Amino acid sequence: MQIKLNIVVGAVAALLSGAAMSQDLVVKIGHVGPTSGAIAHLGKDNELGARLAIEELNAKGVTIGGKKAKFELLAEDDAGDPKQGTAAAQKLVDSKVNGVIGHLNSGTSIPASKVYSDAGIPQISPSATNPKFTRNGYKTTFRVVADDVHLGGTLGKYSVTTLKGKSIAVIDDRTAYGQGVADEFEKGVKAAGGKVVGREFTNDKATDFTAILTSLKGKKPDVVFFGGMDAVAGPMLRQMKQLGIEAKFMGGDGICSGELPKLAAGTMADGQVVCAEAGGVEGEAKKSMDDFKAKFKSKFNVDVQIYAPYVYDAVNVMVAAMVKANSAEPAKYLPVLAKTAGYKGVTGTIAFDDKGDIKNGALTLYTYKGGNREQIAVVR
Ligand code: ABU
Repeated sequence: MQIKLNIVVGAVAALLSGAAMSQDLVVKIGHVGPTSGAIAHLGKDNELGARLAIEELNAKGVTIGGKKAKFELLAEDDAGDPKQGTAAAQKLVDSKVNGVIGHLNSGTSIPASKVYSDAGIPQISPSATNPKFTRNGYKTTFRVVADDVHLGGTLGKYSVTTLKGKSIAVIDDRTAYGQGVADEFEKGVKAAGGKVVGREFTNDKATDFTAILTSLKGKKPDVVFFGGMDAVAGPMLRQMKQLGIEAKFMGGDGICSGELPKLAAGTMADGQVVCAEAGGVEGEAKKSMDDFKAKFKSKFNVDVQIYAPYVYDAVNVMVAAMVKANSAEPAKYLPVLAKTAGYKGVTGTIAFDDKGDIKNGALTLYTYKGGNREQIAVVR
């Protein structure tokens, strides 16, 4: 009799737990970045930032509108290619994601933003810095990093006032990011009273820069700025060394990775490279970032490249808006997301302005010594 009763009680408990499980709210978070191609190391860095956030949220247990949320990550590879970017965006829209973190590149994030806007799905880029990303009037578009006006302008001024550059050369990779940040750098140099002695361009798949570097060498630059990504900057630094160009080498966040010394095959002199991440923390707040980096390393056995902490914060900001709105439905939590203010993340305090840009975004200037990235300063 007792055994029968136990069986019945067990069956009822199992049924009840099954019923509770079926009431869980599945929340699909899309992530897009280039996990194949020359900057796959950066795309994978971003994706791991999203994975870490999602795993922690599921482990912690989050309730949205009275239901236990089960977060699922739908990760897509756009290879850093604008066409693949819009195809990945459409795939996520068709999968009925609740929100998207990405893309990594400005050249993919900008066209994809229309796809998400048309579908009413919030998108937060952790790394696209071209100002145009948030200038199309889409209510669904956000970013958690400073833009290239801030980034390029600050680096341009720094090249003249701090590095004391007298003849400055500029190269870009003709992408939305590379050309845009180089243009802003050039404006910053000129505004600080500096002289740009040459401007050349390449592309984001190039490996041989002999012709443009030889042309610039004749102009005797003491600073070379490159608008583009680390996968191109590394070989460019190697070839500068081969050609005997001893100039300082500057770039934006796209070159400012942990991987750059390897990509340059040990040809970077200590202090030769100055670059900037489009965010940053200092003082008390730096501990959260340092703790995040240690946790990331211990979990995945790789160091953060650049943007993983920004992806992590972007996922958490999106989920915080869902919790506050009591809904993961895009139309319901989007207005709450737009009003995000004072969110304390590992990358600092996040608040969005009326365009979806981060308010009071910081920059962190870095150099490299002994093959390691070293912080110079955080500037606003
Ligand atoms: N911000 C640098 C890399 C990503 C991009 O804007 O294309």
